Amino acid sequence: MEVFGATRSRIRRNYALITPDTHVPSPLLGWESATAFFHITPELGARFTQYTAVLAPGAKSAQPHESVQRLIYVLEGGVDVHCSSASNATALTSGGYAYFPAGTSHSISASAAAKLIVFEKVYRPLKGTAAPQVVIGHAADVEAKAFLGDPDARLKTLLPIEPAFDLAVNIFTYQPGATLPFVEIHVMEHGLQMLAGAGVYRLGEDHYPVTAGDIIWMGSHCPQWFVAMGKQPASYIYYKDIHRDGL
Ligand code: UGY
Ligand code: MN
Repeated sequence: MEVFGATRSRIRRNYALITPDTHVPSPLLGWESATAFFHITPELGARFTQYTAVLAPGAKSAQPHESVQRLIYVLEGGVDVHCSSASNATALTSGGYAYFPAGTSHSISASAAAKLIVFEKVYRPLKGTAAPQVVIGHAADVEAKAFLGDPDARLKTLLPIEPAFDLAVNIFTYQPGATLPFVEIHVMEHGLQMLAGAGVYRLGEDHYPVTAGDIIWMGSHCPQWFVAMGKQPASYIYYKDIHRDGL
């Protein structure tokens, strides 16, 4: 328990660490029986939005603007996903995810309480490349590949890494003591949520202890590094913009 008036959260020009003690709910416009915790938004300097959607029994989603693509990842409980390209609903449990390309008619409903991580971003079409398709899956079914040859740092890519997609959403799992192999500096930005375990995240010139539930925004060119610590593997899900240049 933190002493009053203190928090581990930090908001900096090019990164943010947002810990659960500072989360504040907002209405989720158009949704029924749902509340949002907007963590990362353009107001912070990001080019995407990351929020937690807390669904009460009977909740139903609203669609984002037709220019906006959406990926949901089920953190707790389960939801039914309905989408215009399929006649049947798909039931997603914890670890399940669904990606809806911009302009895809869809809805998400919950008959019991559920919690989702949601990433949304305006889609940037690529001339000569067809728009991406709906993707529905479960993290447990995605292969965890050794990252740059390290079997103790494994990466799952939830979406195809193809030029049609201008975003990636991945899950990184590190054994205790495993690290990102070097301090990364890159133009792509990240929105991240710690799913399990703990470690130390380097953000810019600073190092922060982080644990499950913590959220991090890393802006373009933010120096970043991670080491997993403790007795259990650490894992995080993260967003990344890819395949489009800034000019
Ligand atoms: O995909 C990435 O850039 C990843 N290696 N970054 C990170 O985990 N902070
Ligand atoms: Mn990175």
